[in-house]
Amino acid sequence: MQAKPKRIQQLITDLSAFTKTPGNGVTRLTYSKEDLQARDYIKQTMQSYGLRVQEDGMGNIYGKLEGKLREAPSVIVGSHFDSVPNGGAYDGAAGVVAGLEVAALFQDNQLTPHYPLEVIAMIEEEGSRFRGLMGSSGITGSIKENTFSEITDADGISVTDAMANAGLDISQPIYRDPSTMRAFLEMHIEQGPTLEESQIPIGVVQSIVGLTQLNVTVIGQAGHAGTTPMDKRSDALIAAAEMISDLPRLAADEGNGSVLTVGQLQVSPNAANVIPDSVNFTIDIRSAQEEHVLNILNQAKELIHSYHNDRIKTNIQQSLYIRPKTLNDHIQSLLSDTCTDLNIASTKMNSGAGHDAMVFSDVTDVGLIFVPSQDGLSHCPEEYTHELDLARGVNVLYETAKQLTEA
Ligand code: HGY
Ligand code: MN
Ligand code: MN
Ligand code: MN
Repeated sequence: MQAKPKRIQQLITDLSAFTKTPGNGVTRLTYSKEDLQARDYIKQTMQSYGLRVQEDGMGNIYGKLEGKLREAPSVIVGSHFDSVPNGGAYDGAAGVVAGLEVAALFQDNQLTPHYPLEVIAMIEEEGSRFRGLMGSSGITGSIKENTFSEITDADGISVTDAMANAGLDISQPIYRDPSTMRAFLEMHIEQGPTLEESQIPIGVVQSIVGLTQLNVTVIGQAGHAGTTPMDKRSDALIAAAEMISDLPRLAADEGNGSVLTVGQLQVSPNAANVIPDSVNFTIDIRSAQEEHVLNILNQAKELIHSYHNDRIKTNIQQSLYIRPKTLNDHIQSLLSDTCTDLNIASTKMNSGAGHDAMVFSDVTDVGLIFVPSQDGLSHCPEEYTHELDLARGVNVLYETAKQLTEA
């Protein structure tokens, strides 16, 4: 039996209802009320699919289908279930649902794998609340539990406190020894136009860009908008605005597909009649080669510090740095061959988006496939992927997982 489009779509629709912004996309931040609702739903679904449910110490959810080989390394299939603010119903969720549907197909076909199969739903891939790729980084050890008290959200709440508030059992282990993993497989929406434009239903990802994210603080002096002469001002927002308008040029000049984005901006005290005394903004830099990421990063730091003077102070914190990744040839070939066997056209692709797969690629074999995004849209309420495209991707994952869980 093959993947069931309606069963898949139902899960997508149900999950998308757990949002803080109904009618305006999916907003499901880590450890929020919406996270807890989605968490319960995912765990219930895993149980209904005959999986043994376990939640790790930071809230990553596992559903395990035991293999004939007890305590053998697992093939893990899944993605993240957090979202960007006002995001779409498919980013991350499609990969979690794909993992669930793969498990359902093992059940439908009464197939007991030799090696265990684990479905995973991870937290905080987007970094919309704390830090990008945080769930998978906890599992692989590239982020340590003793840093959780230092990582805080925009309201100053730490990961530690947020986990406690969410009622998580933080005594559960988080880190997984690589010997417990045979492979990690992820299906993700492409979030770009390539597959739709080329009319090819499956992308087999061969590499993922390197990326770094910075938090920049610009400090000036608050003052009265009406009584402070223009030549006596230390206006943090004007200084930040000049920096921000100058930054994109660095990526354009670097070329090679490099990109730079300023996505977040907070102004303090954010009042119409007060000269801003501080501004925080983020910088997201990406490129397929690490040298370009580093070039842009260094030039951005120089540019920002060039505004540092007796009136304006600047501070830069690096919140994320991950090197470009080339994914495992063996699994890429397996995925491409499976597409051929299923008579599905596929194409090799590079990813401009970061994914949990890039974190797992440090510790185990990894496969990542893309399915088409309508109009190439993502990170917005309009994000959409047709259920038949999702089902096709699941069939590829299922056949590949079958091979990887065989003796
Ligand atoms: O930012 C990204 O590339 C991903 O959507 N987290
Ligand atoms: Mn994603
Ligand atoms: Mn995303
Ligand atoms: Mn006043």
